[in-house]
Amino acid sequence: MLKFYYNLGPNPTKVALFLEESGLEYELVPVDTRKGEQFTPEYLAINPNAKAPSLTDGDVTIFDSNAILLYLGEKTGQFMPADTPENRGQLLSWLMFIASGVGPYSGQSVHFQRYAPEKLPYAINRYRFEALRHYQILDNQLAKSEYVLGDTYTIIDMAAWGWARLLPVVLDEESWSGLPNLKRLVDGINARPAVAKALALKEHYTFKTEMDAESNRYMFPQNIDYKAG
Ligand SMILES: N[C@@H](CCC(=O)N[C@@H](CS)C(=O)NCC(=O)O)C(=O)O
Repeated sequence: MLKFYYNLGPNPTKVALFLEESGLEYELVPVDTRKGEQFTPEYLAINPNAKAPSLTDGDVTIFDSNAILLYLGEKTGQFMPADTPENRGQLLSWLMFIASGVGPYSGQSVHFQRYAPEKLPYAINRYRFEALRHYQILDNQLAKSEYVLGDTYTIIDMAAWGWARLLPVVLDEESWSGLPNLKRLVDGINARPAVAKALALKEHYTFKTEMDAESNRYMFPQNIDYKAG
């Protein structure tokens, strides 16, 4: 049985979407990162990066949301483009683009606007700009076809959805007006029954929500000896 190690962040949520879309059976294992559960030796053996999500499939361990999407896509053959070298090149290009650009820039945009102990205009401007630039590239691609890789709903759309659905948090609600094609994709995916099931994971376990000293210590250890100003 698959074991899905998750929290309620955008990266686990895109994996939850695949699991619900595919109908695979899986066991849920919450990883409460604000309580430091990502640092147990057992969890680090699965995910040396100490983040969620991770997946185990028997003896196979996979960490990083986009790697998990690719693993599950290849394992099941679902939500993958037809298997040709051209399609695989495109699949990997967009998956890497999301993994190395959309995700990190979006995450840092949220971090510097919401969690950084100092409000640094340069950092906020840099990450908002780069996040928006990446969303515009997705939007341009989606002007050409219904989904990122053409007419077929694939793991790339799920990967993009994981962060793009949070655009109002990463940037602001108004930013949707310049991204009509991405908005169409997100609205279309949001309407799928699997999304309601993926988002219902929040009913399964009550994660710690307070950003108290313990949460800060586990999530932002770089601040332990750091004094703003
Ligand atoms: N590249 C990783 C990033 C994982 C990641 O940052 N996960 C967040 C949730 S979206 C997390 O576990 N945060 C807790 C922490 O940073 O301590 C992936 O795509 O899986």
